[in-house]
Amino acid sequence: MIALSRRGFLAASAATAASLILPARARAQSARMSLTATTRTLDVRGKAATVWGLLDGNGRSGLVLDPGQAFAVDLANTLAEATIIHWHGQIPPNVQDGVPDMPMATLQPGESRAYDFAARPGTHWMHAHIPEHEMLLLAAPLVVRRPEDVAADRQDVTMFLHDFSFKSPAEVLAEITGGASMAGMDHSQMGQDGMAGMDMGAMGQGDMMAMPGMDGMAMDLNDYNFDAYLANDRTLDDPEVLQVDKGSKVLVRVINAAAATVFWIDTGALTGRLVAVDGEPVQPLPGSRFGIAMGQRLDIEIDVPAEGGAFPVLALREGARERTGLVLATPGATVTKVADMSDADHPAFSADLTQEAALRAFTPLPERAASSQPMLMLGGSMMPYVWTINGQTWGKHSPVSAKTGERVEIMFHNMSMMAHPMHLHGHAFQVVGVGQDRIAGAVRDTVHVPPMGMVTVAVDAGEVARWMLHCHHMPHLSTGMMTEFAVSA
Ligand SMILES: [Cu+2]
Repeated sequence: MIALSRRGFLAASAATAASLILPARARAQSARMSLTATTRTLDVRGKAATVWGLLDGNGRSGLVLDPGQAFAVDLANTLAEATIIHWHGQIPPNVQDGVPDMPMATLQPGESRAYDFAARPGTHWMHAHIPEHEMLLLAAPLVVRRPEDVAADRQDVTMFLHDFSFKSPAEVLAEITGGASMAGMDHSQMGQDGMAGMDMGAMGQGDMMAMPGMDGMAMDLNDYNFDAYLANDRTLDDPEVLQVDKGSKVLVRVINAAAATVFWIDTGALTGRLVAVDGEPVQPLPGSRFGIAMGQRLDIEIDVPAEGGAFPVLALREGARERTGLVLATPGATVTKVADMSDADHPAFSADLTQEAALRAFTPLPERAASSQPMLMLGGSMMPYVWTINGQTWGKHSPVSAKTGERVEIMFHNMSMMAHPMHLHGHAFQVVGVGQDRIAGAVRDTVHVPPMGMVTVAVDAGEVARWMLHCHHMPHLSTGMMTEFAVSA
């Protein structure tokens, strides 16, 4: 974390210098912010849906912080249930990390809690660390701007993706897991009905060897068909249209908050540049299609042509035809409707590590020898629907241990037929190995490990504490696909 801390320090210094010449109104932004966990109503294809959400003091979803601004937030729970919010991508003191009873108890209905820590710049998000609550959209963007973002002549756009069902999360989990979910235990009477939602549930490992493996035919891509796929809470029936200037530059901050959906971000006619992943800059990677797994973020820079026009930025559900998205439009441009289905299934992003292997950190971790190189075997199956780390589920897990300050290289070895987006709390790690290849890959906090794939990440152990390390596929997490990174003194 040395490089990150130094960068954070430099950013803070620049902001402090800037604050000396800012008007009082701007300086007042360092005041505490309020955030409320509450219910809200969405219109999903003409049907009202009551979901949960995290609203700021002005009723907007999520938070945007200025450079150097502290994460000084008062979180109020106005829901009828106890919950707790995790600041995904932030590196707060462990006590503020937001995992139930790890170490803080959930917030009871009506309870408020104060948070205060140095914010880590970049595109991040926040969500309940209870799968059923996350699936109810108790999640929102958390964008911390860098001094460069403020200086850049560039418009900031956020694209927050989610998958949505009119059914309750408990019902959805019960259908997916056949009752194996800890949350779905009370709904185990769903039994075999749960199999209806599975696309290719019963395929075994033998099929993998017989298939080409690139089109997701051997692996299990989507184990549930949601009712809608949302970008900024909307479908393509009525997408968000953002006005942009002709010839301008736009930064699209994509956040995949979906419970169980991997997307391709398609910039259509325009070529984009991937400039950051999980809030950390990478060497710019040009392209018009970038994959994003659950929990991950992509910052994509797009040049709007001088002649203007309307430019959809779409999120394509992998291995299926559904899509969602938003539209960038210059003044006066005609915005035509985009169908919410493509003509054919989108390919699998989860099939391989092509994109991950192409990413290079803008600021790599310093070269160091690792004190230990633990391997984590990712396993599990559709029948029964249980997903494991080293054959174990949460509560029966063996922690990954390190001393604070030590460099550890964790190798994720996926021996299952589904991909797993693996997220570590309280740290940013660097991808240093894909398959057998050593790379100076992206610095990030969530890495997608394809079926039968291997990814190695390097991390410098941070605060002495128990930090969660888990799969960000909510149904997988709900069956216990979590362990801990136990950092000792
Ligand atoms: Cu998983």
